[in-house]
Amino acid sequence: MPQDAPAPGAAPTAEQLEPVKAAVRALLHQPEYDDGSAGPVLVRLAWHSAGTYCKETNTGGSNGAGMRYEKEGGDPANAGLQHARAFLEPVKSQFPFISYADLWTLAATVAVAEMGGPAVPWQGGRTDYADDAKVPPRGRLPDGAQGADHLRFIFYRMGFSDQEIVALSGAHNLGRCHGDRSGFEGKWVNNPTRFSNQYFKLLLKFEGEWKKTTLANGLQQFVYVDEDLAAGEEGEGEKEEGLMMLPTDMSLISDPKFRAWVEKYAADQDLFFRDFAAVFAKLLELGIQRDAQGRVANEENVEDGYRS
Ligand code: ZEM
Repeated sequence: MPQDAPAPGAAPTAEQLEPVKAAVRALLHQPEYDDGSAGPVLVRLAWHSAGTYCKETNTGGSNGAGMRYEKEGGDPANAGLQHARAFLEPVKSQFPFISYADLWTLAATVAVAEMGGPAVPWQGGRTDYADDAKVPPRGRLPDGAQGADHLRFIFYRMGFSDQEIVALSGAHNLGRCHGDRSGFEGKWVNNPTRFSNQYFKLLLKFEGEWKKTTLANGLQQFVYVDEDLAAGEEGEGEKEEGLMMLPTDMSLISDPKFRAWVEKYAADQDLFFRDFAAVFAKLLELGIQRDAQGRVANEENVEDGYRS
């Protein structure tokens, strides 16, 4: 008989995680929310929880679930991610044995798979900080208004290569920008709840047609609007929304080293899926060292996790 919660001091087993994953799968369908799925915002939650990592100081990363605290959760870069955390709250209540840090990262892998993407290897054992003392400083996440140098500055700090930067950016196949969160507006692909390599294809397909626009808030982004679709069918209210790219997305085709990978991933979805699975798994593991029980060493600053 499998235990339904981990033994004291141990990370959950695969069997113990099955009902947690099933509960995440069951909440993905959200007809009233965005494009009908919680999946994209869950992927962004995991990314922002991990993307604070700094390899020089070995600080930040997905361990600790610091976004529960104002210091990290209130970072304007994390605007909107309270929705993702709220979607997962019932799962945490149902399975108190899983730490928030494990739940947020696990949920993203479940979402990627359910949206048609690859199986991302994932290991549990993260613990949650008891206070905000070890929460990383703000300002470590990328700014979409910038370019290739900025992407390298941010992602090299985490230990990623140019190829890995491009593969990770392929997550922009999912979801959308929200004016009231980042200030940018719109989606990258037509079906933003289906994981694919469409983002890379569109970057190249509409090269030269991506039009730089300045939004009312002063931010600049690139848009592609099919004129016929934008006009709408005679008598129909529904208008095509158009697609968008951030300045950082566009830098992936203007920078020759990035571009080589955009071309490979646009041409070969299997290659993209393999590379994305590997690099997303790497992202979720940044800064994590497990002990013999699979539990993440976290000094004494532990509120929650695998001790009960
Ligand atoms: Zn994103 N991302 N991102 N990203 N991202 C947004 C949305 C989403 C950048 C960025 O500025 C933005 C990665 C990398 C980078 C997702 C996943 C991943 C938004 C819109 C912005 C502005 C936020 C909003 O308004 O709601 C920049 C500059 C990046 C540097 C390369 C990586 C890496 C990701 C995962 C592996 C996802 C899934 C979304 C959609 C969220 C949603 O709510 O729909």
